[in-house]
Amino acid sequence: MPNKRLSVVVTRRLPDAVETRMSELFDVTLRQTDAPMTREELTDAIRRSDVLVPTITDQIDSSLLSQAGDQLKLIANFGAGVDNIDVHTARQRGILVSNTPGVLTEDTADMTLALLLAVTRKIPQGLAEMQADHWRGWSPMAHLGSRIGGKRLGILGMGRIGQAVARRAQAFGMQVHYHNRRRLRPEVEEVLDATYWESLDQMIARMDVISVNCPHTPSTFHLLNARRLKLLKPSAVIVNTSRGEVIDENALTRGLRAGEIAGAGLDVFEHGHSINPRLRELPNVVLLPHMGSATLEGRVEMGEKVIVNIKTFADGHRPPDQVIPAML
Ligand code: 8YV
Repeated sequence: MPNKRLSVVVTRRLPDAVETRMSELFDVTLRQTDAPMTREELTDAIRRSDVLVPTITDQIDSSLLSQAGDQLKLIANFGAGVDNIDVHTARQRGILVSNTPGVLTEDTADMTLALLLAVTRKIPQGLAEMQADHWRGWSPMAHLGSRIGGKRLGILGMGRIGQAVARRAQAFGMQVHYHNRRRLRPEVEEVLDATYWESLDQMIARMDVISVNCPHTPSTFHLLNARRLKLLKPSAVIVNTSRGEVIDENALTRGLRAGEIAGAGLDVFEHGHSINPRLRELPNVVLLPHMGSATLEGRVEMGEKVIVNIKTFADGHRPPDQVIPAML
């Protein structure tokens, strides 16, 4: 469709630079408020747009897709994870799906280490003490955390982000272990000095820290279920910057409360922003509002990727970041 400007609907506010560029290139409808679209607004959007740009806060499921207009040909997700989109149904309806991989890798890996240090070095407790003006001076036994250097880190999901976590963990002196659907090539394993575990159960039982870095798919849902969480050493810490659905959140909460798991750093939750309230009460848990990739640079680069995907499609080619259902 070279001569017609594509009609693009963006479901959330994006950085100015991204919105401006989109307005120059496309017949774009931008979001005026920083709130997710209602179901009605989303339905209206997919009925009238050629391209939809959703985010994780939009559920693009089969019932919504069944209402798409014939002109909807591309869902250019603003995000790397596509578990908010029914990619199989989209494909059956001839709608392509693209995402934004790569540009949020380093930021998310940074946040993984930040959460790990926050939990193990009790940073929130220190901050709370300072803010409450409760600090009465240094004491040799105050705020003792545990060292991450020398500890065993088990990375669950060794894709781009998992490997970026491994590089950082190496720099902190941790021993890197991983479980993945596929073993890495020997030369990559060697650079990361990473030990592969075919058995997730065996890896879990031996780690000091588990970092969840795999996507949420039907096969990773509750990968860390109640049975597996019981395998953890009581001194172990879990960090999750991927998707909450990979962990059984209630079982994790029970384990933390019972002292069977030493701590957790969680940026994502099983049910979006409705969090098990007991998690909030636990001193050994650091909670963040899904901000792993939240840097201005990252958001702009995500927007640029979305634009390249739409433009390439408009020029009659496959978007470079097309998501193929078989990849999931
Ligand atoms: C994004 C993410 O901020 O890209 C992802 O998969 O989890 C986040 O870091 C969010 O998904 C944007 O839609």
